[in-house]
Amino acid sequence: MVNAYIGLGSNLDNPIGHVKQALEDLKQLPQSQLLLASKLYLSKPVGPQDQDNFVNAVALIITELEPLSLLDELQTIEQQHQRVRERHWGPRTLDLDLLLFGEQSIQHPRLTVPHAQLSRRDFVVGPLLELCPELVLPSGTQLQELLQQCPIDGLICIDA
Ligand code: ROI
Repeated sequence: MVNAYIGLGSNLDNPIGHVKQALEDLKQLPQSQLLLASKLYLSKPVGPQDQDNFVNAVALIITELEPLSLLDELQTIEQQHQRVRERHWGPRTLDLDLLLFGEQSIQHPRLTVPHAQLSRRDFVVGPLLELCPELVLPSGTQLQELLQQCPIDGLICIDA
């Protein structure tokens, strides 16, 4: 069994609804259990600014799935949400990113873990810190150290 962290993001068609439903969907993953979900956060878009703010969250699951099987499952959930990506770094209905998979570093044409942008995105670092303040990345870097290069300034928690 491996702990895996999944980032959720949406800024189209009722983003709060998509993220909440996706958290429910994660509860149905085979050979897996949803352990923790962060609060929902409103974040300024990274990328083109002529799009709505995003709703983001992070979930922690424990899973027996192999990383690529988990990726398949996450992509199936994205499709169930009629995933729309209008353009590169543009608005999207639902993104599910595999952020961390145990201690593993994975370089595969379909999958890079830890997620390549993890340490640069406050909408990932913030919810991860909420879930697991003591987290250490496979590189040995403490999650809290990322705050120096990635200050959490644009995140608004939108649920209690
Ligand atoms: N920006 C924010 N704030 N949140 C996201 O989830 C997100 N996802 C993306 C891009 C378009 C890069 N920007 C984002 O894929």
